[in-house]
Amino acid sequence: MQKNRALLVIDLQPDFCPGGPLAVPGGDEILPLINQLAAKFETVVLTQDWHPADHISFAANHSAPAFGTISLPYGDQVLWPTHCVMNTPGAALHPKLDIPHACAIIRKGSHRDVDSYSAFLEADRTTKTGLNGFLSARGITELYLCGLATDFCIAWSAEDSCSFGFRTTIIEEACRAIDMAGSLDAAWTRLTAAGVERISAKDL
Ligand code: VGL
Ligand code: ZN
Repeated sequence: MQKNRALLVIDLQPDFCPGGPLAVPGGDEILPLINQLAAKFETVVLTQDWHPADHISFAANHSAPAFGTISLPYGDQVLWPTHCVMNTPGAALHPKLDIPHACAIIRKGSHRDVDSYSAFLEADRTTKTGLNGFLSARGITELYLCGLATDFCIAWSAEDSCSFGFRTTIIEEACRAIDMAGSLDAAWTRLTAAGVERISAKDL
């Protein structure tokens, strides 16, 4: 097993799966594949989207419709249906996620006034989650990403991963997208420009 590579499993939580308030189409289909992929990595890190109930990204806290956009000091913010409220069942790791050897769980989005799609840096683009330090301290130089959602949390995490200097690869069939208003195509354009690679699970 290559010691310098890690798998980052993003936001596999019931609230992002069919039946949840911010369901990503087919979100739960990728669980068996991700469990298999994880067995090929000695270092696996999981993330959880983890918001307080009064979080700034929730449409309900602005009396505004979900999927609209508002302007905040750090930039534009999409307003989402209430999701992944800390300590609720919908924010737990998905019960079918079976990665006992995962060595860290990064929770993101827990500051009320700042969202965090990225597992590395919050939306203010300044506050660090600590993931970069964790991976670097363990000698990781290559990061593989999978999970939910390709066009938001995976895209932002992958771009930051590149900026922090990791060779960064998205495992295509092990992700699913929200795909609102062309967000998936736009994400792939940015990702390709940033130098993020894409690979099929069978080539790993
Ligand atoms: C996500 C929207 C809001 C994601 C998280 O995991 O992609 N998307 N919060
Ligand atoms: Zn969120």
